[in-house]
Amino acid sequence: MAMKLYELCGADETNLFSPHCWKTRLSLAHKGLAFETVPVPFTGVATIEGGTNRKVPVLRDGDSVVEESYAIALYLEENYPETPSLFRGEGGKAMTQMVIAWSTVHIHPVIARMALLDIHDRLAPIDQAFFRATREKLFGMTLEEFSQTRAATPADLAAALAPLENMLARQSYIGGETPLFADYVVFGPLQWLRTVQGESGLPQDGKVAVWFNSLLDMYGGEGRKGAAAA
Ligand SMILES: N[C@@H](CCC(=O)N[C@@H](CS)C(=O)NCC(=O)O)C(=O)O
Repeated sequence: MAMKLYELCGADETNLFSPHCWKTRLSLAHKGLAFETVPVPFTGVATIEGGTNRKVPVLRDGDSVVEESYAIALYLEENYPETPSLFRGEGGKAMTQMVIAWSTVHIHPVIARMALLDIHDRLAPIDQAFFRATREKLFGMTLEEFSQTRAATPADLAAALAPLENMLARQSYIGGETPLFADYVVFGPLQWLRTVQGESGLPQDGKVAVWFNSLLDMYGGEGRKGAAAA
């Protein structure tokens, strides 16, 4: 039986925009593992697979249910050892933690500041109400106030991505000649922006854009599936 990947969707079920789900999508594609997508709106996430407080991605594989993009990558690495590695060993796993931390601290917040209202606008009315209530509590201000006072620009994004731009002068991927999970960790938030705004926000003459476009095209164009954003 094919694995099931529970992924966040907008009002349009084909608009899959969660950065963390994209990390898992590309992890499965990297390993050549077949899966079927189960699109879930914000208000359905907590109770996926009988849960009470879940977040996506959630993967169902036979009798196993695994949640959280890094935990899923480790699960796939352990359970499908004959497929291409996502880490290339213990050192790769350890260094991935640095990439996750960098992406969480420097990239995710900039994209949230660029696209908060666009994310809201992509949701069905009941999910918009949920998104507004949870995010306004978190930020201590309305979505509109947040977007006005904390607005970020493509220049802010380019500044956050400067270490990657710099590194790509020496090698094609974070993983070296071919990508690893660490590449998908950074791909995820950029895909988040692309799938809610319709464009990547990256300077097209930059090395990050070349890297990002090559990941979009990889694995039969997996990155271009389920991401229609007009
Ligand atoms: N560290 C987790 C983060 C998961 C996460 O934050 N998922 C978000 C969607 S991008 C979610 O499920 N949000 C549900 C909510 O906010 O209620 C991972 O990498 O999987």
